[in-house]
Amino acid sequence: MKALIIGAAGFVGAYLIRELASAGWEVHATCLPNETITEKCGTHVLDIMNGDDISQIFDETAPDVVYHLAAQSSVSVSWKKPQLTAEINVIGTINVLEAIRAAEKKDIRTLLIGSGEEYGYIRKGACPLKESEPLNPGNIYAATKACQGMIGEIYARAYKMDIVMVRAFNHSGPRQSDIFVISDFCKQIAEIEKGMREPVISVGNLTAMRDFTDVRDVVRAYRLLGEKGRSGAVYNVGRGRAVTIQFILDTALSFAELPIEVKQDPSRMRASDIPLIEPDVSLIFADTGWCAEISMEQTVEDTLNYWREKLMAYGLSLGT
Ligand code: A2R
Repeated sequence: MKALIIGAAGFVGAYLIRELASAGWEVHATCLPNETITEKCGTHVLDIMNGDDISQIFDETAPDVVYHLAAQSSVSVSWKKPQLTAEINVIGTINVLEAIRAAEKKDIRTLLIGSGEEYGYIRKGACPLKESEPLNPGNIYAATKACQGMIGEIYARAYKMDIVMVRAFNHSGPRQSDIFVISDFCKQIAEIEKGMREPVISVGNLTAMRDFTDVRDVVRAYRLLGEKGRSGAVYNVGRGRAVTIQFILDTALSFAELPIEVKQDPSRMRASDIPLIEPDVSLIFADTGWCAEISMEQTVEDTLNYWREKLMAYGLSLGT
């Protein structure tokens, strides 16, 4: 099998390259001109706002499966830059789909990676969320991802293209940006252990329940959907078992090398926090046999160790 991963320099991309390559796939991957791809694969520079460049790469690489990861993926940036977010996530996706439609190779499967955020303000009692649950996005990022999925369904139906839509719930692991909760807690703990800050961890709402999956499980789901997913279908990708943010915090603190005080920071509390978000993941299990295997504890421990090593390397580079 031959894959082309579009937008591979981000958090998920490196893991997906490794997952596919270790399963024996030939992997090609794209990044923006200012980015680099560290994993071994065929690399190509691509901005998805340029449709001609996408077509050229498709014809050069002739992939069996295209993974479309390229996105403006931050909710907070989406509030500040709504036009840019819509351009990349909606127009960019149309550019990708148009290039696939025009490609010389006709049997290309495309995975469009969307988000659990698309469900948004969910009905009371709607969890676990089935893929058939109505979408009610609560932010610009989520709306653009819902739009991406709708456009994918239209292309699949109208042009009989082989497109699989994914709604990925919270995923985490080493190397994730510290704007996400697991990475944030682990970075703070690593900084405290290194004496870079007081032994006080700053937290937001600890009662919200969210569904977390290790990024290494998530990319395995993407591989299996590339191999076995049903054309035209939408799949939730998640653990299917939400936990409180308190549980994440307690797990992270259980690995800390010293006692740490917990302090609630009002600026980290979101007024509109939805109490519980949890997907139903029976569809992906039925079609591919996939379910999450890596424990939350493992994800948290590995992420904490990542930050410890990163700060150690940073300290060494400063000579501290
Ligand atoms: O925004 P940057 O500079 O971090 O670059 C991102 C890149 N990207 C683009 N690639 C090609 N053409 C563009 N016009 C363009 N704009 C942005 O896509 C970044 O390197 C990559 C997306 O990676 P992350 O933001 O790290 O997302 P992650 O966590 O890897 O998630 C993969 C997918 C995304 O579609 C998410 O929205 C979804 O999974 O949950």
